[in-house]
Amino acid sequence: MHIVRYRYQGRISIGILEGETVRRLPHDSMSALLALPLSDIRSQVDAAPTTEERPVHDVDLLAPLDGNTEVWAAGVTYLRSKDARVEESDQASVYDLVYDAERAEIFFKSVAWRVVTDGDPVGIRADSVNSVPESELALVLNAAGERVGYLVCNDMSSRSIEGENPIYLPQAKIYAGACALSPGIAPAWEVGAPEALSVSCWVERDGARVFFGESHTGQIKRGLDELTELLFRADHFPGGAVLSTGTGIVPDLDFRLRAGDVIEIEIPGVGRLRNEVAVGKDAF
Ligand code: DO4
Ligand code: MG
Repeated sequence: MHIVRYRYQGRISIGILEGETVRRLPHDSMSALLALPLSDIRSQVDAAPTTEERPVHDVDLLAPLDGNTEVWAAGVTYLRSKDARVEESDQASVYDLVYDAERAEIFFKSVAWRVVTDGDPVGIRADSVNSVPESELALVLNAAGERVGYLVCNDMSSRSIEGENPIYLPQAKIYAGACALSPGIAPAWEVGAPEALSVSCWVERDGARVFFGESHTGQIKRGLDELTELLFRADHFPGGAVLSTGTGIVPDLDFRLRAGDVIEIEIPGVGRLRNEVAVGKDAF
């Protein structure tokens, strides 16, 4: 079961996708749902009425966020990510230090309206010479910081821009088509152990697989509650927040995404993303 945003006959609604059927919830926005306490969200989701039921192929599934729900991301939470940053940067110590520091790296990633989803293009900047997908488990948090569920996130990134200087991180991470989230939120109470999920990512080019990588959420250096506590420590999120937990899959430095590449990311039990790469802001 997934909590989804969808369009049916021009109207955007929130609903429950179960099997081939979407049932409408009594909310017009995900941010309104995420403003509620977890116990209320869970009882509304579990008791979703069957009065407005549609076959999933009659609706358009949309990116899962709207309104004032923000996307944030943690970085350098896996050894593979730390090693990859050290390789791409002249400022290796920045990454060595943050991997072991008490304070994790957390950065702003996207406002809701910029998020793309399964089937949409994802972007690489026209001025980036080395861009890669970052396959991540993302936490969906309500206004109180309670974990409502999980999404698959592709934290598209420019390695060349961040590698030039870590202070360029916002330019490497925030641009048109840089944040993809899977369309359905897997409810936390249905995903048994979030620290025991496999993550895989592959890239196809001209019909051939040119990259494959795997990781496991058990390899994350930080606790998921630790990352959540840090995000909520100094700010309010009235429409909830999505917190992506970092990547454990980084291609070798000689791999570079190109226009037309197709990226797939899968976290069994959570969701899947398939997106074609487009270059430059005019594609969005
Ligand atoms: O410091 C750069 C961010 C790294 C990141 O996004 C990740 O590890 O997933
Ligand atoms: Mg990342």
